[in-house]
Amino acid sequence: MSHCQQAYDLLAAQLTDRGVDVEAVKAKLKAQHIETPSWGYADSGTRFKTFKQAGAAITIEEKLADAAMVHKVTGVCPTVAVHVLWDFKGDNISDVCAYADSLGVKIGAINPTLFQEDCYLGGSITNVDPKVRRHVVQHMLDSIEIGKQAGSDLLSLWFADGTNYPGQGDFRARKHWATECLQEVYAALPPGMRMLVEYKLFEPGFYHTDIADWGMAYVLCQHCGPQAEVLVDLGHHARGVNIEHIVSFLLDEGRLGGFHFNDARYADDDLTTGSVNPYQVFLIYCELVKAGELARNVAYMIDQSHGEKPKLEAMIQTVMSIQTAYAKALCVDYQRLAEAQASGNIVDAENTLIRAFNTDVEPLLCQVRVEMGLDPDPLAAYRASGYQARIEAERGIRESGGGLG
Ligand code: AFD
Ligand code: MN
Ligand code: MN
Repeated sequence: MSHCQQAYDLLAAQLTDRGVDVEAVKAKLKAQHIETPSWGYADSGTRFKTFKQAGAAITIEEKLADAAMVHKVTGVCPTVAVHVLWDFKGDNISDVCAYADSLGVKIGAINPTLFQEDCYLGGSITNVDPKVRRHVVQHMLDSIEIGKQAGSDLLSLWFADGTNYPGQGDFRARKHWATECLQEVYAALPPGMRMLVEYKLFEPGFYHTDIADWGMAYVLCQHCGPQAEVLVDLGHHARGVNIEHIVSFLLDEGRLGGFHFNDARYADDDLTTGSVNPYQVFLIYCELVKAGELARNVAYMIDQSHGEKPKLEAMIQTVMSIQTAYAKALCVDYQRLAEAQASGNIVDAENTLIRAFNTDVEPLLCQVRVEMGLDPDPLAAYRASGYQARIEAERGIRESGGGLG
């Protein structure tokens, strides 16, 4: 019997003794769907320099091939978020979709590119010039059409709109312009497509950001309608903000559209998920597990474009970290938690969470992967595949073709 199997058998017995339905937990882990971002496979860097990695993807075909490789070794990443101006040049949509299908992946969220044209220096949906607002609305309408052709049901919007100096912009005028633009785009959504409005505390605007927090995103969604929901990017909050509370509040309101997973130490650092604060990711997943059906439409997407770690290894590491958080959250004794909360027993309530968080769920995840016909260690499987050496040889080091870098 393999070490993996022995460890799993022991853990399964322990979890069963704790009242955990191990088969149900494994089924949920097998059904997990984590979307990777096309831009996570391309070169990126800092505000000061884009660092080139040998083998980094440039074309959408290369990005899809890399994403398909991550899906091949993890089994839970069947869709790829795309950025319209970086990934679609003209009318290659059906070719891109056909190529994705041939690789066993599909196009996921459509991200219009709302911050990389000169005309956006003074903002996009909040620009004082109606011609710029017209231009950005048209780009979002065009992106909806791309989504329709790609079979995507998510339009994911992040605006870099903000100002750097007091007096530079009129907050309420900008709010009205933003609302009008989003309402026009919303009206063009086909049934079944959701518009996710992402917020961010600051950057590139340092004095104010027009959609700075979950509340502003929520209000803009309310002004649009039920197909508009909030996108929570873990790196987009002030340090110390209780993100799991925001998540549970939005879930309760039916307005949590999805996540951009990453980690951060200071700001929007786009570090690999769980590398700084794995307990936060676990606590977020506890709210999602407790919410049950309320969380049925949540889109779990990664948003990282790592400049130091090898691209695909960083993506696989993030996927495994998210799987671990979910597995641990599924091991919480929620009945005991509720009882402890009801009786005001803080220590017992906290300990139900700590006990699950301290559970080594690796044997459970290994067993899930084996039952899915996968190598129990996705990172080892990737390294043994020779894929990295192949793309480095084929692609070499190249000038990046546009992206976050
Ligand atoms: C940047 C932005 C935001 C957006 C992402 C992809 O901060 O998170 O979702 O780029 O466009 O990270
Ligand atoms: Mn994001
Ligand atoms: Mn970001």
